[in-house]
Amino acid sequence: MAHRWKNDLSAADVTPQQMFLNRRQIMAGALGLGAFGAAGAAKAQDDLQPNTWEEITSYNNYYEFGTGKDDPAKNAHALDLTDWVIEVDGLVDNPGTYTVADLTSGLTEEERIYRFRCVEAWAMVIPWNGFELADILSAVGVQAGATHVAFETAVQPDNMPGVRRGVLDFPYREGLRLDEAMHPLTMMATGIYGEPMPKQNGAPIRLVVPWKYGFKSIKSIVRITLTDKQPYATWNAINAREYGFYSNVNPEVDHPRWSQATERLIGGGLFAARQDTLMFNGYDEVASLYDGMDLRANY
Ligand SMILES: Nc1nc2c(c(=O)[nH]1)N[C@H]1C(S)=C(S)[C@@H](COP(=O)(O)O)O[C@H]1N2
Ligand SMILES: [Mo]
Repeated sequence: MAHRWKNDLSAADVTPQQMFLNRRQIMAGALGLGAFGAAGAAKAQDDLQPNTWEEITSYNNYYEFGTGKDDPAKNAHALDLTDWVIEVDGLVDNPGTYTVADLTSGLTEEERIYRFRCVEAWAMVIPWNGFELADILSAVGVQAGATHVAFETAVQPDNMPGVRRGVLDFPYREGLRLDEAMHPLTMMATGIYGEPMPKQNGAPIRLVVPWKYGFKSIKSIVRITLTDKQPYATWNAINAREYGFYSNVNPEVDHPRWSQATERLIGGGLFAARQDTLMFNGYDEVASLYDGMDLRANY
């Protein structure tokens, strides 16, 4: 059974990689995930190896930098990270403009989490580091009326060829229901392999929602809004038939143009075996969020 993350990292997990990861980071990660074990979310995983740094940073989707999988690696160097701030607004007690350091200043090292995930049909196993979205939502104080969280990516036309060409209705936007946002698996990632987040992967900070399709995991976030409405979500707005608001991985619901019953692991080579796609990408612990919902209608 291919679960996508593990809670017992060891040096053996990272030695095949070009990137050096020191013992302390591994230990910090193991501690963070220990807390997940207590919450009942720990999974054993025997066979999946993390993808290499090269794979993770050379095959990306980031339409602000072009629509090709290799465009982000070519173009994202132009992303300007200077004085990066995140505006937090809407139904919060402490709205304001925060740096990433402001948002994380209250977290202990143990609260920084470290895990593997894989993304949609081109599955990658990526050792993200970051923290729980719930930690910063709690810090800014979510008000009682809030039901959803909306996110926006930076728009830097001078630096983003895809924005200049208008390939999407920018800013790129995404949203989660509040209970999805508060789930401990939902993370704000600030790095990979213990290194700062590469620009093509969404520097300096991006969402990672491991049981949903990749496009929910919005990159280079500049705004987080607590709202009482289902937020605008870029792919859902452009093509609701193909991209539902929820976008939970559901092997039983085919994409209008292809089956989602199996997926191919990136890095496995051209003839790599496909593996069965698992409901919620194998993260059974989120199933209760959708109790009573028709997951065919709410795709
Ligand atoms: N701002 C922004 N975020 C984005 C995208 C994008 O085009 N723009 N693409 C999404 C899609 S479709 C995927 S599959 C993931 C890819 O993340 P990765 O390149 O780190 O694997 O980013 C998501 N976040
Ligand atoms: Mo995607």
